[in-house]
Amino acid sequence: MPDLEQLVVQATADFSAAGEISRLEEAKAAYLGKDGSLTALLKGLGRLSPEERKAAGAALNAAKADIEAALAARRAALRRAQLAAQLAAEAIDVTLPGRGQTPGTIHPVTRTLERIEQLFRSIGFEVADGPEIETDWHNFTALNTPENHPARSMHDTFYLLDEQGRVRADVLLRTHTSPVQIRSMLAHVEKYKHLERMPEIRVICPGRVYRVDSDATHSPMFHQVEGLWVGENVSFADLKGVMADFLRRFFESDDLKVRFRPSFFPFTEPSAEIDVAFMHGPMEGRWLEIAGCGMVHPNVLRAGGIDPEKYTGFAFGMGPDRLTMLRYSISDLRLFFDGDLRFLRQFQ
Ligand code: 2U9
Repeated sequence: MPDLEQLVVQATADFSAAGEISRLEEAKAAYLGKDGSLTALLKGLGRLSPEERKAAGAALNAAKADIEAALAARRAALRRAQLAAQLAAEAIDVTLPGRGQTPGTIHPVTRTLERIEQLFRSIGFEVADGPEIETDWHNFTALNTPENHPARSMHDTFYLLDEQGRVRADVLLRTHTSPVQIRSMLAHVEKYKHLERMPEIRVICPGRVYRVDSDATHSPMFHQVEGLWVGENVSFADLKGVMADFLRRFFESDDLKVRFRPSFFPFTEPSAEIDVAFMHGPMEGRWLEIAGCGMVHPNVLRAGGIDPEKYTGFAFGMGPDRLTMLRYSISDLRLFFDGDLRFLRQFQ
């Protein structure tokens, strides 16, 4: 019987010398494999007498257990080293600055809309919206616009098609946000019909509107903000005060000049255009048309379910696209709708 202690020492040394798992498996085979030295010794047990076999068998099994323990320990050590090396190679430096994401920006027209909403909310107006696909009753008829009015023509308004592809005369893309005010009046009247005295209506309606028109200063889709104040004894003087105050706050200019010039709209009577003149800057002293307004026509109040003998109201309409062009000196309306980031990034 060879020196088993020496065999275990040698096996342990061979295992330690194996620098990677595959080498370790080769070293293992030299002892425990089919032709391994310990295997050969175990096979030889059969040739011994029963007494000798018992003692030799115990010694061989003890040696085998020692070798297997050495093998397992070395295997675990190699796996740990391999994992440590992999972790070191794949290490991430969490202190490096991130690649980052550029946040989007608010569209300049949206900024204007938010500003207008905030200013009107501060004097007790609500903000309402409604459908962009409207009936011709809400868009035209209720707004006192006669059957033969040019605004109703296919030349000026987008109509929708029926299932057979024929133009429908009764459904269209709204040409102004006025139908939202009609809907607001009807809903308000319904909500307060149990009261003898209806609370005032104060509402603005911002949103997209559509007209058959396209050049540097007209887009087939553009924005409007219209407003409505209906109550007992609401007068043209109230209209002038609200609009002059709004425009001075919007343009941050206390000395802004505001004038009301007679005009005509089917839905208001009397009607006026509102012009402003800046006292500073490149536009100094030039009158600019900025909005339209007037006292709500009795027929329009009636369409909204309101008695024109009891209540009066004023209304106004303005174009936030144009207001934005003025505020930021933008010359081409189409820049708003091209989605060109070189343009949009200027409004961070
Ligand atoms: C109701 C009653 C009356 C809204 C009004 C204007 C005058 C007006 C234009 C300005 C430039 C549209 O954006 S623009 O192209 N608007 O001049 N709008 S009065 O009158 C209403 C609205 C709703 C129920």
